Amino acid sequence: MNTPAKLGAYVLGLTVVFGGALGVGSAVGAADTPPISPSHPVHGAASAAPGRSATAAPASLPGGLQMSDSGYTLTPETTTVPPGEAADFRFAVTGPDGRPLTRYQTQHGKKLHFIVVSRDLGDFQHLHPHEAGNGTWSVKLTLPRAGVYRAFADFAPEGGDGLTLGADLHAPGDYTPNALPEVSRTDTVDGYTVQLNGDLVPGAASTLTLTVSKDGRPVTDLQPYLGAYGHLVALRAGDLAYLHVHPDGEPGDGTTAAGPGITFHAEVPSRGDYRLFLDFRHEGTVRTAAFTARAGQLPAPAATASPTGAAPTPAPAPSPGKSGSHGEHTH
Ligand SMILES: [Cu+2]
Repeated sequence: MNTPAKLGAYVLGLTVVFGGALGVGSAVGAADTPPISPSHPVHGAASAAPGRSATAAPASLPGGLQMSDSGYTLTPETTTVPPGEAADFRFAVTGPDGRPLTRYQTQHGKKLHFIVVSRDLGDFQHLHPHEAGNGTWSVKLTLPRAGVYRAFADFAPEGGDGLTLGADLHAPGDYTPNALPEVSRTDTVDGYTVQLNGDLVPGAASTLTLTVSKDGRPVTDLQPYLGAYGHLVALRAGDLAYLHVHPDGEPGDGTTAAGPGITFHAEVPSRGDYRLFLDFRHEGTVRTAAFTARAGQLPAPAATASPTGAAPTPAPAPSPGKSGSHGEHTH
C-alpha cells in the first residue's frame, strides 16, 4: 500500500505542478481527492476492454471462453491431433505458481471433467482423464474428423472456486462444417427417445426436464451417472460459452425418481441458440442425446411487424455477415 500511495502522491504532485504551469484549473480538483482512491478507477479503466463501459458490472464471464482464468491455465502438450486415430492426449492445469496443479476437489465424482466438442457442435465427448503423475492428465482421445475442436477442463482447485478452461484443438485435413441442427425438442439415440420440456430464458434461471423413453415406454430405472441421473452440458452456438447446469435432486435422496424425467436448472447469459448434450446411463451404458434450444426471440427479419406495431425487440436486426458490408466497418 505504501509504495502506490507514495507514487500516487508523487504523480498528483507532478499534475499540480504542470496544472499550475499551464493554468489548468481541473488539476486542483484532482489534487483534492485522497491519493488512494484515484488508483482504483484508473486501474479499472485500464483493464476494461476498449468500447466496453467501465461502469458495467464485472459480471462473471461464462466458462470455457478462456484458456487461462484466475491464475489457472489449461496447458495441452499438443494442440494438433490427427483425425480418426486414438491419441494419448496429455495436458496439465498450471496453477498461479506456474506448476501443474495436483490438488483438486471432487465434483460429480471426478476431479476433472474433460469435454471435447467440435467447433460446429456436431461432435461431443465427455471424458474422464486419468492422472499420469506430477499433475499431468492423460486421456485416449479420438477426434472423429478434420476440423477445429474446443476442449474444456471443468474442475475446482482445492480451496478454490470451480473453473472451466477451454483450449482449441486442431485435426488437420479437409473440413466442411456442419450447420447447427434445427431447434428441436426430441432426440433419438440407440432406440431411446429423449424429450426436452422447458425453455431457456436469457439472464434467468429456468427449469428443463428431459424425459427418457424406449420403445414407447417411459424409462424408470435410469442408473446414476456422475452422482445424478443425467449430466447436462449447454454450449452457446457461435462461441461455445460453457454453461453450468445443475441437476435437481440426486439419486438416493428419497425424492428423485430414476426417470423417466430428469430435471435441471439452467441459466443462459444471452438470447441465442444453445446446444444441449445430455449424458444418461441405462443398462450399464452411457448415451448422449443432443438438442438445439433457443433462448428468447432472435431478432425478427425485416417486414414482420406485429399488428400492434410493438416490436418485440428494440434492437435492429444485425446485417448478416455474408452481405459483404464488413469492409465498411472500422475495427
Ligand atoms: Cu465428467
